[in-house]
Amino acid sequence: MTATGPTSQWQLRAAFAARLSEMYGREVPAYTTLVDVSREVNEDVLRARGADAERLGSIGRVTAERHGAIRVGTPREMRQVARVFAALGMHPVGFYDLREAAASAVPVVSTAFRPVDGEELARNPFRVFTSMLTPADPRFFDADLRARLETFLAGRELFPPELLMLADRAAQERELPQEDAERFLHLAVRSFELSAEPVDAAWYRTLERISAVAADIGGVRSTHLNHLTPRVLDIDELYRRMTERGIEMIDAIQGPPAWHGPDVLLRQTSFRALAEPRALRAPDGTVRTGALRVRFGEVEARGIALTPAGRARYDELLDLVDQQAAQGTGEPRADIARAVWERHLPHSEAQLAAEGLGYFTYHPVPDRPRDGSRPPADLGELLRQGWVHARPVVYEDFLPRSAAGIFQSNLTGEGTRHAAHEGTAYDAAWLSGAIEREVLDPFTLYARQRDASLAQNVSFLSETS
Ligand code: OOG
Ligand code: NI
Repeated sequence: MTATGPTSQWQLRAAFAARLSEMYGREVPAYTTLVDVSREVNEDVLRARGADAERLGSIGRVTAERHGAIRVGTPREMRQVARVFAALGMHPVGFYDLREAAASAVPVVSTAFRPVDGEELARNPFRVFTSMLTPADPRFFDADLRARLETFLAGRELFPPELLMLADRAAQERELPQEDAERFLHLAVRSFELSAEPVDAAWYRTLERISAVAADIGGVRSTHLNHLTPRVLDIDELYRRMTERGIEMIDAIQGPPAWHGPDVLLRQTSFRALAEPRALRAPDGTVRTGALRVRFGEVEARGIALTPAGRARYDELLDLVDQQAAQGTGEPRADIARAVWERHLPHSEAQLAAEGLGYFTYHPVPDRPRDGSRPPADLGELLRQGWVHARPVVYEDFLPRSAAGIFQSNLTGEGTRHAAHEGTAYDAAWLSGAIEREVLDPFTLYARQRDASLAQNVSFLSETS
């Protein structure tokens, strides 16, 4: 880009992430603490482990890396959000149904908007976990409340038409002239700021009885960034340092336990939502300043993406840990989990690759001593004989059960549920239809990365040597 040249999609994405971060730091100062502590931990890990610390992403990528979370109310709003993210080269990946989580059901279904190809991820991996309220689910909303909710949501506008127009143009032309880029970024960031407009207190409380998340989405006339999450290279150390600073974290780190084997998938933790001053309007029209607990801080550590077989193993191990924890021996859950993992998962990356549980890309070893032998045709042998090395593919997505745990960071009560009976079936196909674009399957994307490396590097190696 020259000083006056157009701004490409990835530059828009990087600028958007940076400006959201600036905005969120202003609105939620504790977020800045989290970012500072993450940076300190990352610097320490880099010093201690050297190049090894960058196996799952360069320090440049990791330092800039964030995920955001937003929540919308209707398929129409979801469709508009999809247009805004398409402008930034971010596509819907994965379907998460948070209504099913046993102890922590939330009336939303979600997807994550993110870049999908390797080069784009390396440039800036910004992703946004995006949830949509499910008013048609009768377990949460009766017919009367559903009707009131849908009327309320139909009457609000989250994204100005000018923003959507610029977004469509950026998506189509894959760039924007600088002035338009500036306007687009301004309008996009503003759409996710916390609004100062007074909240109808009675309506908010009505929804809060169902779920604090329902109130946060459907109780106000705008949306806002719910949290913005930096990435850290040692989340156990981060948890300790935040606790030392007197910041109350949720009870546990969600996802895989700390153990001595390879880091896989995603580990996350958060601090509780803070009471923030908000203008509340009483039924008699008077406005006073009250407090709502909605927004919180979260941090994450990313590991290796698992194949369907690896993911099935992960889900089985979670169940096993649940069963053992339910026996009530008093042993801390984290210790139970660690023991289960040590027993049932390979202890090395090489073994994870050999058992087909993790995704890797494959690369020729440039300085392998020539001993006159020919490279074997079998990938396992190529690896064993040092012709090829495997580089882990980082997990770019989310985990439904962890997400349900993270949602709890701003839930105070249990909410209310009705007995289950037929409602709208929300699934990935339904969501694809609602947003008029395909919700992509994460496994397909990881497999594509692996297959591309095999086609490019490994078949080439066997053909020419
Ligand atoms: C989203 C919670 C899920 C994650 O990182 O798993 C999430 C929300 O609170 O809106 O962000
Ligand atoms: Ni999150």
